Amino acid sequence: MPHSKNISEDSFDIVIVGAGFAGMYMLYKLRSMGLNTRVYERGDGVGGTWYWNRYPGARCDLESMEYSYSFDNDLQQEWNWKEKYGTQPELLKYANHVADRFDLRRDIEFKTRLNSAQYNDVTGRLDLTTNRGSRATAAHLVLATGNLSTPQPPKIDGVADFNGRSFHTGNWPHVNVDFRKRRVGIIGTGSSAVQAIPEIAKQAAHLTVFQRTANFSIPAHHGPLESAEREAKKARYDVIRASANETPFGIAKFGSPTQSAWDVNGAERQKIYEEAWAIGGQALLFTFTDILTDRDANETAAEFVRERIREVVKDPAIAELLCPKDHPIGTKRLCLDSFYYETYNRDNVTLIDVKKMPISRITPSAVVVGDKSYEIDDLVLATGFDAMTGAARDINIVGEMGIRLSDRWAAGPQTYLGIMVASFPNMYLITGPQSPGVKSQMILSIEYHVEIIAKMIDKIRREGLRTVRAKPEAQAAWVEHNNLVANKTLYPTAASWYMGANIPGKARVFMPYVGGVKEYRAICGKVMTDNWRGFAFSNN
Ligand code: N01
Repeated sequence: MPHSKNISEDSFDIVIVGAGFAGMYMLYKLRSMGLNTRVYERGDGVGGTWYWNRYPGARCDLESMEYSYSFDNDLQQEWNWKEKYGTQPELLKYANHVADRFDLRRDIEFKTRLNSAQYNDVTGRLDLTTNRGSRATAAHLVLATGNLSTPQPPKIDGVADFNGRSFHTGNWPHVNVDFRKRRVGIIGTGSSAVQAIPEIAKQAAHLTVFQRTANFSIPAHHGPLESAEREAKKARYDVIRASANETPFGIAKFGSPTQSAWDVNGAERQKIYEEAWAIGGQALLFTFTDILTDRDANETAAEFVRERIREVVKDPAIAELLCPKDHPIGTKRLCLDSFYYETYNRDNVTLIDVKKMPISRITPSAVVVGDKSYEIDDLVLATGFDAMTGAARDINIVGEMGIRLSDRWAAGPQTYLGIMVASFPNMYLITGPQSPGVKSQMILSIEYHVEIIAKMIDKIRREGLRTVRAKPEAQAAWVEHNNLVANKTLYPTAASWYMGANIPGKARVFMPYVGGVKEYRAICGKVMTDNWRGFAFSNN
């Protein structure tokens, strides 16, 4: 099949939705197979998450030497990460570098949103329409739409009527936002807010934080990546990448813990937590085997963190408000910060508890809680995303026999391996629900899915087939397995976005696969060697 550069062509082998890290690698891979591939990207640049989330302080919470592509050794050898955890500008620069290096842009249609995708039972192709009024057909459709890409403004009366400047962290302006001399209000205290709050507080005349749920946050201990360390890691890159695949969450430095929290006495436990705290980041969750399965074990780690909060925050009442008590540590995404708790010692920062007394409304100039009005100039909404299913459900996707994806997933997503959905032939998800995706080093999981999808498409081409489908019984068994695995952990006990709990009316179902990257790869490997068990390849 000849490769096309013609933007007006409307018949593709494959259409990919999204030009973040998933879409870019999928494009690279399929193009290297000689396939006529088009990417639709709603932004006007590549980078996905790192294109949209430009709020002050935005950074990755995984170390960049790992959170980066591994598929091309020259790429990973030539790129020099400057800091331990990549900043948003550095990550966006990296995404642009990859796009340039592999000449990806010529197959990406920017400012283009896929409106609908309908499987055509007669042609066996997908009929597509976009927001630009264009139509296309494709033999295959890959949703590289991201798990945290549908920003969710809060459902609070008056939010649309606020008269000052209003920003959502997940859709931040592309210009520098100056908060000097401004009274700023921020709603939310998840990962985005925890990163933004210390930076905004440094600038603003006053920052008021509206907190509904306190979150656990661990110091990141950011810093420059010294060239000696960087080069040493580069020299062992193959070992680092390979060992990441053998870990629970695809992070080489965090292997499976080997002992229970109860195998050691209180003093030893404390010492182990202190060491993990000094490492920073997610280390605390990898201290003991039962941190995420045994409530009492979890509580020892949770209390350790609360003690650190009480040490840092000078006002005991504020410290207590900041101590999370309503969910086990790690069951909501652990936040990573730089001087988050210290920020509450500043005179220009106020913390307002909106749990007991929710925000009643937003007026053109204030956030109202009970009978108290907090006058602000700028409103920052750090209120999260319609996670994991929002982006796919925003597209009108219709499968075989008129089945709509949004109906199919009304009671929660169902997939086979997080890669395909029964009744939706030739449509693939990258890091979809019921795969380790969001519970892993994302780029590692992206690369694995891209490679599996490429193999499926290659098989169809080589064998002169037309379609691949996920078998409904394989999907049902996989969903059940996911639920069994999740229910052995504490994850489902938290009202998290993993559970869909942050979206009013969304089905409460635990969505990621938490059996671990190593286990997931073993399962997928077996599926493939077992003649693609659970998938049906056919001529119709
Ligand atoms: O969103 P969130 P996020 N009134 O959903 C609050 C990734 N990420 O953008 O918990 C008052 O976590 C809500 O309160 P509650 C990472 O995976 C990674 O911060 O629902 N408050 C919560 O505090 C992360 O987990 C990085 O009670 C309201 C907040 O808004 C994911 O993205 C950086 C409200 C939303 O928190 C999402 O993080 C940033 C209301 N009506 C993000 N509605 C890194 O890599 C919502 N809230 C470091």
